Amino acid sequence: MRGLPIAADPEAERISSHCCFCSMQCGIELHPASGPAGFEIKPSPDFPVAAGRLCQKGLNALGHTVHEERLLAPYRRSGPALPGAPWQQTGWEEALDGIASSIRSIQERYGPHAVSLFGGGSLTNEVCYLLGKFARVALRTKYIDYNGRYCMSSAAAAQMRAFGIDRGMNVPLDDLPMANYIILAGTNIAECQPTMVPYLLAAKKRGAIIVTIDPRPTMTSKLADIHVSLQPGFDSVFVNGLLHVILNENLYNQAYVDAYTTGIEDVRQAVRDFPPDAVSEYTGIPKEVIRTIARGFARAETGVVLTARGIEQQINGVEHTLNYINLCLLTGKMGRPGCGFGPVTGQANGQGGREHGQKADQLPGYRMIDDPEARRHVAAVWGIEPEELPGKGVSAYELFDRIHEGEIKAMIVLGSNPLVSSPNNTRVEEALKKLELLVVIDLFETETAAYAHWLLPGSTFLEAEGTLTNLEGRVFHRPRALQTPGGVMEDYKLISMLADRLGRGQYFQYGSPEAVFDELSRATAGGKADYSGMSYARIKERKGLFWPCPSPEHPGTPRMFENGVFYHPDGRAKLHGIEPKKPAETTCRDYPYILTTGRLGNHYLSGTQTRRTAALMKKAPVPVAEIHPSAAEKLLLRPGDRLRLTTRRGTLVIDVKVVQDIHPTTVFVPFHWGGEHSVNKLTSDALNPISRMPEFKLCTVRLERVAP
Ligand SMILES: Nc1nc2c(c(=O)[nH]1)N[C@H]1C(S)=C(S)[C@@H](COP(=O)(O)OP(=O)(O)OC[C@H]3O[C@@H](n4cnc5c(=O)[nH]c(N)nc54)[C@H](O)[C@@H]3O)O[C@H]1N2
Ligand SMILES: Nc1nc2c(c(=O)[nH]1)N[C@H]1C(S)=C(S)[C@@H](COP(=O)(O)OP(=O)(O)OC[C@H]3O[C@@H](n4cnc5c(=O)[nH]c(N)nc54)[C@H](O)[C@@H]3O)O[C@H]1N2
Ligand code: SF4
Ligand SMILES: [Mo]
Repeated sequence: MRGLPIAADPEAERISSHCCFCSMQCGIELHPASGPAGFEIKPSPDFPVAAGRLCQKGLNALGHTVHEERLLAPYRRSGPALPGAPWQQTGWEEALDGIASSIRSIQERYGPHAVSLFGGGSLTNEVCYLLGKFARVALRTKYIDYNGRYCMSSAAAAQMRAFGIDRGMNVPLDDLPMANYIILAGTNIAECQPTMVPYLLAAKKRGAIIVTIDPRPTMTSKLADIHVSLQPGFDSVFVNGLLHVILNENLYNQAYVDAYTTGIEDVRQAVRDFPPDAVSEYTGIPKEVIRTIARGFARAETGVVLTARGIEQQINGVEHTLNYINLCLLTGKMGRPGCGFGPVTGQANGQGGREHGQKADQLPGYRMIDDPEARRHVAAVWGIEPEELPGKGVSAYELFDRIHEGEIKAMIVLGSNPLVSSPNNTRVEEALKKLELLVVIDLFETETAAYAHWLLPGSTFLEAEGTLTNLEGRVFHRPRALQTPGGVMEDYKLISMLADRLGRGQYFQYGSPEAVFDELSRATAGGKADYSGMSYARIKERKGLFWPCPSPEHPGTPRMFENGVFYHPDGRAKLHGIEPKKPAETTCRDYPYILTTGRLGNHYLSGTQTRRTAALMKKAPVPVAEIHPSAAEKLLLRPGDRLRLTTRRGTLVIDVKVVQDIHPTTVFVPFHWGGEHSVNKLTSDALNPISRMPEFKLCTVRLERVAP
């Protein structure tokens, strides 16, 4: 970036903000410093969630913000839109007019739904809300979805089915130290939400038992008393074993189940054939371990189950999540201090991102777009007729199917790098090439942007004010810390100006993000994610408010279901009997191993930001595959060898390391790289039938040694 960043308010005594990366959203402060960034980041002592703590990503978050490759002006291409093709810098007027005229021309020829929008979960609530409104009101397209579909959609669907509402974690983090038994399934908190670890340690200090369930040893499993090494895809089998013990030995909380739930007979039926011996046979987990965990969790006075993408990113991810919810409901660990279920949100605003209408089937406030009452309410707030609102579109990955089918001709991407982060991404690349118009609004020329016709500069977390909703459902305010550099404008302004060029400016008259929030809170009134009792003033004063918060007097809802009332029409939570199903691919002679993918502590998602941060790149410059010693032995692997991984979709050659205690069938590869290092060339694009979330966590793979 040319020139040092400038404080938004040069008079301010303190410059506060929040980290841009994970859902913990730790508070930061910028302090003047020598060096190219002009500032350094220190942890803020004020934000209650992780006061005084930051992980290495947070400490280095200025690295990309001031990077020399930051986009500072709009760019266009007149020739082919392919990697390496030249860009011409333009002004905003030319860019906005040019994009609007292409959109109009495409819609005149093919209809409104030929234009699509791909959003993201790292954006503020205000920008997420505006993207949903922009799609429906300015573009009038049904085709909007976002990267959260790759992220928490299975957990969201499961919570809606079980509780009738999806508020991320049902318990505030402050409850964790009160839990006597903590089960962590498919969640690598120590690397993915590192500042949450002290909450777990506080529980441990009080004597809590911690169980981790993961196919590989992780930084998180180091905290565990019991680590269950499970082959990917087997969570529902394993949990059925736990539920079998709990029901058979009468360890369930009958009073709670009778008063507050329905469906116990379905669970009894489903677990009938899963006694510990059988489960042990299917999974290799000793039956004593199954009994110990089942009894331990059921008998504990308090307990929490936390889950994440490990169990969700599967075609059976909704079922896996429902089964872990069963565990909490059957044992009555819900709605009390130190009790509850929590699917751990991932992105900065992964929670808020899925509440305000970026999802193909939703309107703000977690309202469903095919619900006539929801359409009436939101249309009234927006000042349009309900009939003008388009219907339900398709999920993120299916947008690329529609491009292949010729129905979608244009895409606007803001806040995602889907060419790196989508499954089977060679197919995504082919889709991008077919677009007549691709507009990318980002901080950098991403792998996705390499195929764009227009590239517009976005604002960073430090340059844009707004609210975000953390993993606990706590809505907090992030002030604007720095002025936008060069020709950059805040994302919310850019969206409003483009709406204006499309002739819909009257619906996008906002003087500030606060004005957007005020409309958002009205739009959510009466919806499931009700923010209507919130205002910037209240949120700032309280350092965050938990939704639901339906009136200005309402204190917010840190702990859900305290009154035993759930959000189904009968007020009860629903237990679900889960009959475990096979994943999309099972091992065979040609593909004898299972590839699972995920994260490293040093990198973030598609790597756009962290691969441009020298301090983080030093620690993890390239992806490395993790394999079990028995696999290394079979391959006759020698020091210095690399590994060729081949799936039904592609091949990848990368470095390899042997890891004791990873499940013998399993190979792990992180996904933070693009191009020749992209593991998503290999991953399966099978989708969960309910949530439409891809099966990133397992496909079958062949391994071969590559000599140096
Ligand atoms: N450092 C860092 N932190 C991040 C992110 C990042 O990119 N980097 N991303 C953020 C985002 S958006 C998200 S969604 C979260 C994700 O946070 P997590 O879901 O915790 O991260 P993952 O590494 O994707 O997966 C978690 C674990 O699931 C395990 N797993 C794989 N298959 C299975 C299975 O079948 N069963 C079980 N029980 N476990 C399985 C993997 O081995 C892995 O250790 O992290 C957030 N925080
Ligand atoms: N194999 C495999 N693939 C996965 C996963 C996995 O576990 N395995 N996990 C999936 C999950 S959980 C997720 S969440 C996705 C995420 O994957 P992506 O959606 O690709 O996530 P990011 O890399 O965060 O992309 C965000 C982009 O927006 C830009 N950006 C950031 N902040 C702003 C802003 O304020 N304004 C603008 N205009 N741009 C901004 C960044 O520079 C970056 O290019 O990946 C998914 N892909
Ligand atoms: S824990 Fe998450 S929010 Fe906190 S500093 Fe690290 S990446 Fe940022
Ligand atoms: Mo995510």
